Amino acid sequence: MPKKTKEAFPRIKKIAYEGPQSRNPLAFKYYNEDEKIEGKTMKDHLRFSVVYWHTFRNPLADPFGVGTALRPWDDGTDSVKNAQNRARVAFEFMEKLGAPYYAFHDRDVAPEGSSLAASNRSLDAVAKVLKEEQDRTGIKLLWGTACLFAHPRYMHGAATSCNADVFAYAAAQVKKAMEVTKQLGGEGYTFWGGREGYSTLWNTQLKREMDHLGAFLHMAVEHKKKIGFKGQFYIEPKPKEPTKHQYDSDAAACLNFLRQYDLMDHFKLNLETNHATLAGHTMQHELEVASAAGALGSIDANTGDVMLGWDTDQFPTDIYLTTQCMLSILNHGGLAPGGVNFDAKVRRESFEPVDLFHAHIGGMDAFARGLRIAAAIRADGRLNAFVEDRYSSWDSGVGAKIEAGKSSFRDLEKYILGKSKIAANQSGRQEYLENLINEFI
Ligand code: XLS
Ligand code: NI
Ligand code: NI
Repeated sequence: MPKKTKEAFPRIKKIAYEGPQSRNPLAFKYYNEDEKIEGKTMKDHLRFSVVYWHTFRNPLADPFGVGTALRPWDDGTDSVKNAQNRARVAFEFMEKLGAPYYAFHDRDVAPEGSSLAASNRSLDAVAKVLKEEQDRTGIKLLWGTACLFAHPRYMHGAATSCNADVFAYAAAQVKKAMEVTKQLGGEGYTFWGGREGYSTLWNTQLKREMDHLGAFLHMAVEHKKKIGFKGQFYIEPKPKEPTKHQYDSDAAACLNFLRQYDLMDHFKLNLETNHATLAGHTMQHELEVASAAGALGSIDANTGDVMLGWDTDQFPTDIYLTTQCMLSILNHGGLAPGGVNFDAKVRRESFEPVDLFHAHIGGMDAFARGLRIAAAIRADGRLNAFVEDRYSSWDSGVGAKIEAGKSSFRDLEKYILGKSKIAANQSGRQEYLENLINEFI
């Protein structure tokens, strides 16, 4: 196995926690991995994960210009050797950063060959290096996935392609990606729709495509059992881009799909912030919808730009956002075996290797702050007490009876007719609560 010849980030030492007073840009101000919050270390709460595709494969091109990224360790070829060297660089980066997890698509880590068999061989060759580096560093695979959208064969989708051979190819590719994920001890496997959707309904049999997606996921469940893979399956909602409409458009649509195709027991959701906003929702909304269904699995932590209508995949820096995320996550009881996966890329203008550190340090600190603030809000108790009190009419009397399923329209008519006036409403106190949250930010 070729060894990495020299350090890729020679001037960067292991990123340390220096506290909020530090002015060192290459230090954590809030993320102190061993510090305990609500009885658990920050590391175990946040389960940070670096994404291979953006951090190590994104050349930072846009529709108007070529890539700008300087990646001196990369020889610019599509060789397996280059891919293996890049894998070692990725682990040097993650080790210096102190991220406990990473995530990848099959085609990010290893080049696509001229046939499926050749692609599988190159994946195996790079997976060997990944395994070695995992063992060397203790860094683990949060989830694996297959790229079913970049190659031209997937132009009409993968599991929802009009071309049955493409469905078969995608199945074979996912089979291999799941097996490699299992070999690497992956804690999960994600299905993001890629091109599972349509660009126009004039050429689309919508029901047939959705039935095919259901069948595809059932085959994945079956194969998971067959190989004894114990990781969590995730579906990642996204409403559009690259297609005009993606079938997994938001948390509610995914849950509906999973219920319709009898897959609820096998999947949780991997929610991405920028996908939530593209769907016209907040991330908090998506987290609460998934949590209510017992299906909150993991998050792709990024953010969009309020002025732009596409998936800009920026690193999260907004403390309100991370506070909302961490409050929902703590209330849910945590993310494990999921994590906070930085599906985010540096801007095209941030082309130097050190920018990868700034970006991740910023995202980790933003989430660490969100965690600290959310825990403080929970410890203070006023927010929760207010909300509990707001619903107190359901804790006894008529409310408790309705919740217990012991009421009917007839009973409720009798109850209301027997009252001279109904209980008065109370203020929702939105502004008071917004001020309360600001006390902690
Ligand atoms: C794209 C998705 C993708 C998934 C993994 O928008 O976020 O990166 O997370 O396939
Ligand atoms: Ni994502
Ligand atoms: Ni995205």
